[in-house]
Amino acid sequence: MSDPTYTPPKVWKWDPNNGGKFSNINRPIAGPTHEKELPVGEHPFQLYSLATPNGVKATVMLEELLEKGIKEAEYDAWLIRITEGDQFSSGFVKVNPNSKIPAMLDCSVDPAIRVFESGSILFYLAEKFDAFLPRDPAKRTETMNWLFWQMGSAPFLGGGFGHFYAYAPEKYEYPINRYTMEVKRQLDVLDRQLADNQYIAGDEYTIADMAIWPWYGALVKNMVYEAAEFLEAHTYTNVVRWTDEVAKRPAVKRGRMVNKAWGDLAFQLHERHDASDFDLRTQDKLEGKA
Ligand SMILES: N[C@@H](CCC(=O)N[C@@H](CS)C(=O)NCC(=O)O)C(=O)O
Repeated sequence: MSDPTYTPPKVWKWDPNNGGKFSNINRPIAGPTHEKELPVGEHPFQLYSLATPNGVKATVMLEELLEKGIKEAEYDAWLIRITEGDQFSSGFVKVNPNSKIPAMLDCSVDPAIRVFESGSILFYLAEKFDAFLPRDPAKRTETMNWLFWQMGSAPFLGGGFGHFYAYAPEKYEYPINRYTMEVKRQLDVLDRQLADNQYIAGDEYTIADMAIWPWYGALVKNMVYEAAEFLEAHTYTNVVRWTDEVAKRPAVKRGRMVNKAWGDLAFQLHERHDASDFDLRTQDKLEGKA
């Protein structure tokens, strides 16, 4: 283990081999690393993503819109393998200069509109199709309160707690304590809200649920960071109740399969171009292992 204390030099220098789990893709500079255009399919929406919690927000929303019968929300979902640096292609950077999934193009308008940041994607689609975002000003604002809460809170969960508890090559008590405290506080915030409300923003399922569920639902079900026991996740009973309820929605079941490239082959749909892909093009079938 290296020295647990560190005296920062006068000027920080990038060490590309810092040993972290993502050291091969982390860089202190933005912009493309290579020239490659993105593929474009035939549907109005083109999604470039991966089934991480941030990616699942977008695919659940698109599947929820289709489940409602909104055919104009048809989409092509293309796989972006972030561990292989696909997010740094010139094509991807044009759609999201921040080089992070999910990123989306609305090709139903000319010129196409780019949408990046998962919260912006949820809001864009909710506004465009008048769905999952209540019209009533109080309910609409409450939904947006929680959507922004998620966008501000998740970096403490992922970049803070998840990074130091699960990914850092060495475990240090100070950052793990700091971020565990914050994540448990966040879980308690959600638990109290869900004690009095069926869904995050009240009695309606909204884009706030779609934003929060992939992160905090996965956390309490031990599906990210293997930290459920450490965090005593089962004690947040209202979060667990809500997580189970949301997981039963057909669109959620489909959305979490899209752009998934790990785990059970039967739940991996690398690319999605048609509703029938869920039955016909999961990896178990493509690889002849069904
Ligand atoms: N605030 C962004 C965060 C997106 C994000 O962090 N995406 C990660 C995957 S979950 C990513 O693309 N990482 C690739 C990288 O950092 O190079 C959002 O909500 O869309």
